[in-house]
Amino acid sequence: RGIEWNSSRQDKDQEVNVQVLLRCRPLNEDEQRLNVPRVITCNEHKREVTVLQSVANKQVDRVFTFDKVFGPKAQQRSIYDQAIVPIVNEVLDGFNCTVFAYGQTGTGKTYTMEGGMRNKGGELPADSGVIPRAVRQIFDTLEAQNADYSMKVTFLELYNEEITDLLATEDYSRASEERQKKPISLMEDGKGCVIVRGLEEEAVYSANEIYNLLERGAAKRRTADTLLNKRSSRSHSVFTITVHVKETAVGDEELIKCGKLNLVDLAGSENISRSGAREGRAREAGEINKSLLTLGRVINALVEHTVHVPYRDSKLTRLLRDSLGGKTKTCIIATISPSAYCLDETLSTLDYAYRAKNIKNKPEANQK
Ligand code: ADP
Ligand code: ZZD
Repeated sequence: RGIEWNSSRQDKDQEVNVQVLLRCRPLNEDEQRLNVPRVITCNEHKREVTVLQSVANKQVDRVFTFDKVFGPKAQQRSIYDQAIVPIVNEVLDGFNCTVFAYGQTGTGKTYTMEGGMRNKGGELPADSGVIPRAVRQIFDTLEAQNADYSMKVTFLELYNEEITDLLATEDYSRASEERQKKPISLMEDGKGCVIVRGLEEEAVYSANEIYNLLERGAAKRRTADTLLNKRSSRSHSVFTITVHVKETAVGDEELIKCGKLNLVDLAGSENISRSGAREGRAREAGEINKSLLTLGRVINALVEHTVHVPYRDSKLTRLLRDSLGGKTKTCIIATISPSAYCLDETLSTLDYAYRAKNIKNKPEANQK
């Protein structure tokens, strides 16, 4: 018995680093037409990104290595197959996993996580990003196994430390005065887990049903965006899929595996300095993004092994606490532009992402 306990304890103490991927988008049509100089070269094979830089006519290139590197030609499908398929398989094995997209506005965070909408139709468009592909993979796998499963999704937006439920529908059965926004709050469950109170959890039974939900979420976000210019670049969105799979184990024992996948599109990282402070005009204008600042501070505290990790200082870090130094497997996709005009922000993103490689988590499968 003692030996068993020991070995399972060892399993639990396996530390794994946060995986960090780098994706560089292509120059867009305008940039190509204007002959915008490129300062990034990607070597996918060597997993290296080089920033071409000359200071006082001397070439002082910088090279960064990541767990995976995707250059401007990388297709949505190949990124998904190489980087996300194994993560979704872990979720189906009962692990909690989180994928973050981090980078300057306009570098492809939303394109990577959600994707574009080219060739609408029954099949997934080639431009589909991580979210629709993950949904498809989960359903396809479970259907192929003829598994007894259930699946729930939530979709929220965090703007200015306020949570909006992107899936909530208006309740027309109530009087109009009563029909105001449902307040959503974060609560601790006593076991160190955070629950989002008031968030609509939708049970889904087919991939198509989820697409309808995504449409609802995307439409709701667009409305909020029009009402408040540029809101989406300053907000974080979190799409969460929870799967319960019934396992018929040997004998009569019934086992339920529960896995969770968080897909996070962070606010634009511009103006967050490398030291983690907000600088310049943005600071003067009071455009603080408490959650993004705190995320940087939490990462710093974790890699520097500081005693106090300021998880509680923002909603984002409370919500995703387990993804940073906890039992969740975490992957960060850092997105950059190849343009010379983005050089400063690109270096800032590369430094940030490179530092995040040092975070260690201790993944543990959920058991029921
Ligand atoms: P962000 O979410 O980081 O602000 P977006 O995802 O909105 O950036 O991308 C900005 C623009 O660039 C969009 O029009 C998007 O379709 C395009 N884009 C981004 N990444 C790529 C890519 N890898 N290939 C083709 N187009 C891309
Ligand atoms: N990136 C688009 C949404 C946007 O910013 O509006 S693309 C994917 C994940 C989460 C929400 C929406 C989507 C998106 C979509 C768009 C419009 C209506 C429904 C869904 C999408 C893209 C490709 C395949 C499936 C869903």
